[in-house]
Amino acid sequence: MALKEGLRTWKRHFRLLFLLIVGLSGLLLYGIPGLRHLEIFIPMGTCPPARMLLLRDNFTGLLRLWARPEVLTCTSWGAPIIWDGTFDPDMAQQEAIQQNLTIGLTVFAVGRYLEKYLARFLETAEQHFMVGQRVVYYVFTERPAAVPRRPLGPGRQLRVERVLRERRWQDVSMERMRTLHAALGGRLGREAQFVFCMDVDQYFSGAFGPEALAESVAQLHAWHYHWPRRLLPYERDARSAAALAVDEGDFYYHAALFGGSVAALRQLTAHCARAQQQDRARGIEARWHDESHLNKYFWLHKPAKVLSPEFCWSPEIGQRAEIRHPRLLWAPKEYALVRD
Ligand code: UD2
Repeated sequence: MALKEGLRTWKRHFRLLFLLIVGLSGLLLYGIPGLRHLEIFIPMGTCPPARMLLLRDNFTGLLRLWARPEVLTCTSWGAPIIWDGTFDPDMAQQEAIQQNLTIGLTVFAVGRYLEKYLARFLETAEQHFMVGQRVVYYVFTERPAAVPRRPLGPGRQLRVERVLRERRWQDVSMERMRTLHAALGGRLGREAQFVFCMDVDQYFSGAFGPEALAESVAQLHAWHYHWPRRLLPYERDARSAAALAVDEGDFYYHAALFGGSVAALRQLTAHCARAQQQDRARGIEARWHDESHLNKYFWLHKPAKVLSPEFCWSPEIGQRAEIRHPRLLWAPKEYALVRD
């Protein structure tokens, strides 16, 4: 009898605890914005001291990963996570000049995204993106004549490529992988050695230099970098080519910014385009479209460098002490205005 009663009480407590956890997660996810800041108390983990002292980078030499003890500065596979204060921007600048690089920056501006975001994206890129390096912008749009043309800094060029306008915004977003793959196999791939691929609905607010370069580069998503792995918004439908099981995934990466060498990006875009095609053939679509497939790719092929959320921050979250120097900011999302 006493055992039964005890079991019942335990069950009741367990149910209450479960509801509390679900409720709190819901609040953090969708509810009171102030409460969101509590997530900074969820530990990100620490980089082992032995690794911290040894991690070098092609562009910045020895990294000062110990300079940011409050955040995670390396991954379990030994890639650096780049935060303000961990690298020497001047050394990265010199190294890139010495390597005589051309760095590509691709952006899609289809439909109303063009008038709404492109001018600011390009203007601020001129002020902050790889200043002092040779840069080639590739703008993909269905209306090349509408692309704003402003004088560019020395060694910087703008190329405009025509794309077909997909009917659904989801298809515009996903189709980028196939288009990028083709472009990387063509003139873009011949002109540049490293390329960054970005969303247009954002703008630069601080120096974004060669310290961000590496063979493959992934961006920690500003809204999810403190979350436990189980809660990350990966695709969970096992029928999708983007699916990750509950015990899979390292971080949640943001598709608004990824980069790497031409060869690495050819592989990444081929994988994502193929996976999206497989899903389409099965009549399914991953939860976060190209972003879900990108996350699957980086789970299978670990990035050589990870950028902290300082490299792509959402001002909607507000200020945080650990976000010292945001370099790229999300523009306010105005879906009703720009999406059909
Ligand atoms: C999120 C991701 C985005 C992508 C998308 C897929 C952010 C900031 N970005 O963006 O990387 O994974 O989810 O669901 O969270 N575009 C056009 N015209 C269109 C539609 C899209 O040019 O009609 C381009 C444009 O460059 C845009 C990008 O595709 O920035 C991504 O689309 P989005 O910004 O509408 O998607 P969003 O904000 O949900």
